[in-house]
Amino acid sequence: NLQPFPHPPRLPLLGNLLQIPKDHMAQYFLEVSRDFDGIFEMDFAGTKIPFAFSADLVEELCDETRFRKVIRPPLSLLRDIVGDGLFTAKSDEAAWGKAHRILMPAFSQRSMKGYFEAMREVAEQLCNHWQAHEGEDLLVADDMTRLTLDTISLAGFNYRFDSFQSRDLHPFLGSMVRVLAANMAKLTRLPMLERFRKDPPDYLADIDTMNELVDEVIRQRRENPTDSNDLLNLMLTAEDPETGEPLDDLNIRHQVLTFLVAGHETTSGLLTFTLYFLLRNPHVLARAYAEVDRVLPGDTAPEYRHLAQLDVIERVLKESLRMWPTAPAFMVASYEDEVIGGRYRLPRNQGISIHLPSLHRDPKVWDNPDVFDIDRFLPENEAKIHPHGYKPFGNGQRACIGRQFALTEAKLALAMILQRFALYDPHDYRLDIKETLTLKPDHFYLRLRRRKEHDRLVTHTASFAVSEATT
Ligand code: FDE
Repeated sequence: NLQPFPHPPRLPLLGNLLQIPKDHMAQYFLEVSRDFDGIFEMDFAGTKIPFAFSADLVEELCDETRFRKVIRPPLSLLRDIVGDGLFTAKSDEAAWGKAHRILMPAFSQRSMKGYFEAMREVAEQLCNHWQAHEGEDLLVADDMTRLTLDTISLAGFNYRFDSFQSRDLHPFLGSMVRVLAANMAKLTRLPMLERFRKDPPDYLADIDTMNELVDEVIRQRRENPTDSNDLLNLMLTAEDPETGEPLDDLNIRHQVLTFLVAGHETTSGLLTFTLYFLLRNPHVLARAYAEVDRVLPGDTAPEYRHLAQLDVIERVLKESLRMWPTAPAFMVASYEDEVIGGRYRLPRNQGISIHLPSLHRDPKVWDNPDVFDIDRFLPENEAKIHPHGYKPFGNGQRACIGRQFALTEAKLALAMILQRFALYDPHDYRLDIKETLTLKPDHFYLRLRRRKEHDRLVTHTASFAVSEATT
């Protein structure tokens, strides 16, 4: 009863290459998934990749005794740049285990307290910036990028981008976006033409720009050593508890770049989607305001202990990551020849992609999967979700090390925004997702004004009305 992977119609040689829109791949795969039962195969002109998305298949693929993360396109294309940094290190490469053991403690729940002040300081800069632009159009993704880039670099490396002080985004970001885009474009080009093609002229210059910044971050620290326990000091001084070895210089460079990129792109997308969903769902927005007004009444300055009380906001973030997981896929391969789902042969080392937007809408796991509903993550409901139906942070050993960091930062920023501002969407934005390696709402502008005392009364009444209506 073995079967080939089901797949949409395809051409000889070209496969599905002409159908796959190169700048909307993740969204296209979500649409394709709706016609299949848990798995489909895509043919990139001869390179065939299965995409799995039912929770049952994903459960098998997340079994780390049979499968491990592999670095294949598009991730492998980034090896040129971030090399053996945590994200792109091969699972059996010594550099991965070493950096993982050295850096894990810096990302534990306990360590988050130490980053809180830096997170608050940058969120405060965002709020002050927004305050100064009351009533104007604000491009949400850009300001969220300023926030998240400045936060990881200040908290992790004590390095200041001061992004809110300049009109244009930092040149590092322009370079990063172009390099990511150039690599994504390679996926949908014909392999036989690829050989004759050179990287775009500014590609190498962009990589230089990124590396120069990293070297500057490291140089500043070597000139001004501190005794803090931040990421950078750990990288520069800590020894691997298992081998006793420190990280080598090139690896440190790769890690700094990895954290600068992985540490802001996905979180910026998460915050942008979250604001989009809040504006789209006024009853949820009202509940979030009511929560903030209860936990942080008036001008109360947020403290670390308040975060644990923001559970509406936490559910909003989780539901936003369900609908649009900003890192939309990860790839695994098996150690041995395998059969998955009891009927599909998967040769050893064959990469298989776990497609998260489709998994997160698996109709066997989620009721009305296309509806934004934060109550799916109420504790009593969350406990019933298929344990492998929700993977916005990946899986197992190679799961996101920055998860707590991202959620802490995002929660705090949202709470501070809602505490201070009433938000509007005067252009009635229609979701238009930009894909680099990650997903983000594109061209999304909002406007705001400072909240006044009577807003607080109004949101209270509104959220009571809503909770009465739903119970
Ligand atoms: C990782 C990660 C992942 C997995 C991937 C694969 O498997 O391939 C995922 C899915 C993710 N991640 C997601 C996410 C989302 C969000 C919001 C985030 N993320 C955030 C963040 C922040 C930071 C800092 C980070 N993040 C980082 C990171 C790293 C380093 C990694 C790698 C790890 C290892 O070891 O491998 C990741 N992340 Fe994330």
